[in-house]
Amino acid sequence: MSLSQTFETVQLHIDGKIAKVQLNRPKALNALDTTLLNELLEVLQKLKKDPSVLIIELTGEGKGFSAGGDIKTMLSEATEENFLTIMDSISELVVTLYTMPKLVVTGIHGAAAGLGFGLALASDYIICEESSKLAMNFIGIGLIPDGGSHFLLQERIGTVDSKKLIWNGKIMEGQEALMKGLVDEVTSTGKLRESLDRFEEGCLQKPILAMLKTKEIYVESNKERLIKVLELEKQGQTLMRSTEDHREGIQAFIEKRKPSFKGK
Ligand code: COO
Repeated sequence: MSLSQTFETVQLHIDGKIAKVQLNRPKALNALDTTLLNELLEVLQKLKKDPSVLIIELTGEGKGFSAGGDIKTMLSEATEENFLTIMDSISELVVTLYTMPKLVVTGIHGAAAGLGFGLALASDYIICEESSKLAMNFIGIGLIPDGGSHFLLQERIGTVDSKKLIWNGKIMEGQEALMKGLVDEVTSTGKLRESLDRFEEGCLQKPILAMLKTKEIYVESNKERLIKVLELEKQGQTLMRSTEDHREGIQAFIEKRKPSFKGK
């Protein structure tokens, strides 16, 4: 069975047991505004209930996977009133993705930054092109990671290396991310489609129900810790978004200059 559905900012194509979900705000480097967050959640909730789908693939249309939260609209969109609602939507999206009873593979080309990188970390397997730009760089605009990234990074690389990565906020290419254990496979630039197809076909030739049962055991033993971290991030981000450093980080990004942080 094949089905295609286009929303405003997400494209869905189901072909047999594989559902391909594509972030589709290419003009904004697939930056995650509230429309994209809500449409992605709607698509994932629909797929969660579809027994015919066993694999979900997440990719980005255009130049890159996702530049993370939309910095240019962040101050205007995330007002006092709706900031907590946005954080709750992000939490619901990440929990839905992390606990999805399907095998989730993310394909990254170009940028995967901030919450964009965080969404990838919530999947089971990440393939990125060698020239990708991966960055857990919330610190660049005076924020802490959200979307459960403190938990998701700790799962992959441990607390000490997660703290260093978060505090550093550097942009990494594929090989460095692979060496750090942040992604699972690196492919040549332009070969992402081929690598995703090879991985997905390989999974369908294995006892995928056993693979999904293993995922379920890890999810059931870990999800309470993810939920706790999401709550702590919501409380922490509420404080960070009212700092002068956050406003300076956004302003400097928009003006394309180095920020001058004051520690307040
Ligand atoms: C980015 C990157 C690492 C991508 O680097 P590139 O060198 O590939 O692309 P550019 O930095 O040149 O950006 C291209 C384009 O996209 C540019 O706009 P123009 O100058 O008008 O062409 C950027 O301003 C724009 N862009 C890039 N990222 C964003 C964006 N617009 C809006 N929002 C975002 N995020 O260099 C980079 O590091 N981007 C910032 C990553 C980031 O800090 N993300 C947000 C963290 S906070 C969060 O995710 C959630 C909070 C709730 C991606």
